Amino acid sequence: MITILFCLLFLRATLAFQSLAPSSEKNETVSPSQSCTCEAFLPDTIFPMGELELLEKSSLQISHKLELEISKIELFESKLIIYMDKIVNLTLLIGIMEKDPDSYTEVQIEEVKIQIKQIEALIVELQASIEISVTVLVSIRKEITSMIVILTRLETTYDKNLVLLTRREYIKLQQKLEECERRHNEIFDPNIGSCDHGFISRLSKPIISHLNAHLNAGHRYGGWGKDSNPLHGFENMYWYSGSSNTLVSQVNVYADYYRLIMRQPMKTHELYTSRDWRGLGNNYVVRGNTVYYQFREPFSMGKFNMTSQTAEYRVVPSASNKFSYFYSANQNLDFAADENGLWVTYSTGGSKGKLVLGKIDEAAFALKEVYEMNIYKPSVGNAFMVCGVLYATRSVDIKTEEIFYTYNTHTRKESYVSIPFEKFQETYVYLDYNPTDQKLYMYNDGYYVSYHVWFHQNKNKVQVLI
Ligand SMILES: *[C@@H]1O[C@H](CO)[C@@H](O)[C@H](O)[C@H]1NC(C)=O
Ligand SMILES: *[C@@H]1O[C@H](CO)[C@@H](O)[C@H](O)[C@H]1NC(C)=O
Ligand SMILES: CC(=O)N[C@H]1CO[C@H](CO)[C@@H](O)[C@@H]1O
Repeated sequence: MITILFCLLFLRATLAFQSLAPSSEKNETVSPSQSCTCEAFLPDTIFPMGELELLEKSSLQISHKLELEISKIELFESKLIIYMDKIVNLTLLIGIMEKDPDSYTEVQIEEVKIQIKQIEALIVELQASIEISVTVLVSIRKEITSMIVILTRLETTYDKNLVLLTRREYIKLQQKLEECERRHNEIFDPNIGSCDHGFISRLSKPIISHLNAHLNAGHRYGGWGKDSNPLHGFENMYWYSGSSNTLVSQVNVYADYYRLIMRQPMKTHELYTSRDWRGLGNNYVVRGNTVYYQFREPFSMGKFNMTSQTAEYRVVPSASNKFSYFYSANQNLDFAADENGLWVTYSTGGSKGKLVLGKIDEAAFALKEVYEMNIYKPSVGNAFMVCGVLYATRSVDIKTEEIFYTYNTHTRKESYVSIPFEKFQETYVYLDYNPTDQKLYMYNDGYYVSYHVWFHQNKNKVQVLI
């Protein structure tokens, strides 16, 4: 039975290849007699069309739900504007009344009290509907994620082209959801790029975008994300690098999210041609169209400028290549970019494996400040920076990871915290924050995963709804 199935799949793959590129593919392994046997067992339902139809149907349902949410958000926005206006007027009026309370009648004061009650009622109502809205968005996200997992399975098991149309629908849905969440978040925190907030308070559920561009379960090492300081005209660019080992040999860049999902790079940068600029350890970031990564030979911090197509490296004084992160070997220099610039975390022999953080002077490509932490690097899953604060993660169980440690470079204070978040697969080799969209990007056993980040609100900020 297994032989037959394999044979069917092989035949199918061969047919697919032939229809794509009739002259170029191998034909030596399928003899005419084998093809015949295969065809005899070929049932009509070999491709699960039913499953695909179901996906299409739920795509439509999700799309309707999202439209409903977007119209609700629009309603919130318009109500908010009116009520902000009312609050301002009322505050002014109360100020005037307080200065001269005697010249107002009972009736006028009662009138103001009623208006205050009305505003209170509206706040309660808005709060309730926003909570419902958040729940709905979370459940939509869950639905889309599980659909994408099914799609990816279909795509890797069967003919990719049959799945393509449905995948396009899901890309559209994801974009719609992003839009919906962005507008939702704008009501609370319109300040992307600002650090006028507290530490991270929680992370969203994992958002699964994709399986690695190589469509190969062996490509468990890699990373993906966006440029943290994009050049003008490249704001929508995404990048991906992946491999079946910790060696970093190429970086793909995509014009936008759609091209990323469709696996259509606008360029593949090869780090190994006549010269050897390869890296190790998948802890790179892209910033100013430049990849910052752990240079392999010599062991140093490397920088590959995708604009000029040239690389440079700098040896980090006393950095050790003996202490990697928990999930993978060779993760000795971990680059991070946040609102404050470029950072690298590593470890030294002198620190006995404890985490060390360096601030990089980008113009000089050299460390300008170093901070020493009290956590042992090999016990850390990964680390990232937000607004000058280092966050370190560790494993809780196969489905759960937690941010367990923070180090604030402004105060040089560390603290132990517990911010659990869900993993999609057990191990991951890449986790980094991007200040342009306040999201975390993770490469989770081949899957492209991201998380929205929520922050504690700054006490000084006016909070309309709470
Ligand atoms: C607030 O006051 C301004 C000026 O007095 C007025 O034009 C406006 O209609 C008032 N807004 C509300 C919502 O009462
Ligand atoms: C990359 O190279 C371009 C062209 O030479 C240069 O203008 C740019 O400053 C370089 N970027 C970085 C980050 O070094
Ligand atoms: C790759 C390969 O083996 N191609 C062969 C396919 O079959 C034709 C015709 O029998 C040969 O000419 C090709 O060399």
